[in-house]
Amino acid sequence: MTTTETAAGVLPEMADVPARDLRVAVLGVGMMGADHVARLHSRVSGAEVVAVSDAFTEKAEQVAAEVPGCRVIADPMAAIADPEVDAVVIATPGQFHEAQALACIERGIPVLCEKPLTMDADSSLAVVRAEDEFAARTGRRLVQVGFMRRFDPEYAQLRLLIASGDIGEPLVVHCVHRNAAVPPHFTSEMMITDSVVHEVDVARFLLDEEIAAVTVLRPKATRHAVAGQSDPLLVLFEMTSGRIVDVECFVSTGVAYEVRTEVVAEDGSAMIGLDLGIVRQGAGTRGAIRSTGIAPDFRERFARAYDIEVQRWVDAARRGTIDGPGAWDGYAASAVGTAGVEALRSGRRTEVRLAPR
Ligand code: ISE
Repeated sequence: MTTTETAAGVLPEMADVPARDLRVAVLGVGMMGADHVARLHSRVSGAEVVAVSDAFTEKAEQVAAEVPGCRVIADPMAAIADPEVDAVVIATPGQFHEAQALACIERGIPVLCEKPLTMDADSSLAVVRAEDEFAARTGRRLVQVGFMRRFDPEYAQLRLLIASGDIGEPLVVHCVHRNAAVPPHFTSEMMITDSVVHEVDVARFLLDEEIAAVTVLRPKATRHAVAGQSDPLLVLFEMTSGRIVDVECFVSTGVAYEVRTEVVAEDGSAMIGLDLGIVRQGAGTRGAIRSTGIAPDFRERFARAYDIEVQRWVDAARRGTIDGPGAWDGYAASAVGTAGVEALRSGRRTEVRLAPR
């Protein structure tokens, strides 16, 4: 059997890629879903959006009207079951992800599921196990989780730099995650499950190991915080090797979208997210400083990452599989999120409980 090496690992070669485009249904056409519809329609090759589904019919109709041949299918489960749908993007609210992802696995079609994979660790594990069972029968993975930062050229470069050994052994990672503003229903718990979750994936992606424990500190809150919520938060991840990752999550800065990551290693450091390219410090190196603008929100900051993510998912889905962070990555993030919410409530260091892989 021939194989192909991709970001999802070494995959068995699939049946020939069909000549026609991948027919995609997008479930949920709020901010992220509508963005994916536009991307699939106009920036990604090899795919067409054939159906959209949303609890708000008017919104679905409005989005479908922009894409020739796109149908509105009111029931998302009917969209997944539709014989003219080859693959699914899930961008519905998180509480619907579990049933929708399981239905895609049941039908054997690839799915790109926006984070969170599901609402808690146990339900994410159920998705992992269902997909494992499918993969054992077919050799194919189906569930990709929308951790788009892995496709951002700067994060990819930082990971390669760490792997090259040029800056030596990583010891500490500093993450800054700032949003200009969030809606009034956005709680401190959501800061963990919706915002810090990206740093969970970044820590696992850059350091190639799991998170063992989480501690959450509540500094003095900004006067712009959503009423009654702690904002900013400081979150500490203890990695299994003993490395530490700290995250400053601040979602009401009133400024712009600022996401920065600095890896401090034994023989130097490297930082991304300043809109300057990679800035390195170490014996004999100095980052060059150029000044540019800061993106107002994540759709702009990570536009290129989303484009690469979706193009690679489409290319893999046409071969019946995925190419990116999988169900296990979604499960690990849910398990850290569950521990993080517990740490936020208790004020205590909380261990992450991961099932055997
Ligand atoms: C949002 O859902 C995202 O995924 C963004 O990347 C993050 O910065 C924001 O805080 C979340 O609400």
